[in-house]
Amino acid sequence: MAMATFVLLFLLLASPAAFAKDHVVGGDGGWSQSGDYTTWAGGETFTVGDNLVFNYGGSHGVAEVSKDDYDSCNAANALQSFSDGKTTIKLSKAGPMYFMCPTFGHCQTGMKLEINVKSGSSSTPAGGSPPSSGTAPSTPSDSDSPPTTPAPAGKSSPNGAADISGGMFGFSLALGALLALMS
Ligand SMILES: [Cu+2]
Repeated sequence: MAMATFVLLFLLLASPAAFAKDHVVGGDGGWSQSGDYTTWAGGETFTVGDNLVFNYGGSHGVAEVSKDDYDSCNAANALQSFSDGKTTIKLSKAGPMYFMCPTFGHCQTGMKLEINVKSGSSSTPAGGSPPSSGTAPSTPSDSDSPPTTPAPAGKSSPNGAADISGGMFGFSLALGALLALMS
């Protein structure tokens, strides 16, 4: 029973990584000249770790390009390009990504895709954690104070002896003065 609970807890804790999603570009319509990829991308949430899946026919391809080349439909400087009909691209970092079909004329008719990849949901709470970690240094300072407490105890006895002898000296002075006044 305890083992089953442990396994269940482990699965719950591990599950965020298991949520990596495959985004099939264009849905059932795939990657073609009839798709509206601006609208499609607007309905998706892309997160680091997800996959982008392009399904397309032999007359098409996939090229990842810069924003400038995306805007001008230029595939000549493609960062990476594919033409195997089924291309899976892992979204490995946050930020915008730009894709287009390198076949002449296809990008101009709308066969292009811009997405914005968001960092994992786990990293958002992590951004709020630095304030709590700032309180951690105060704990070591608490452990510094106990050693100082025994130290005065060891030094107090010599000081106490000096105080007593000083007191005796003062007392004898006062007694001498009193005796002098009486005589
Ligand atoms: Cu095409």
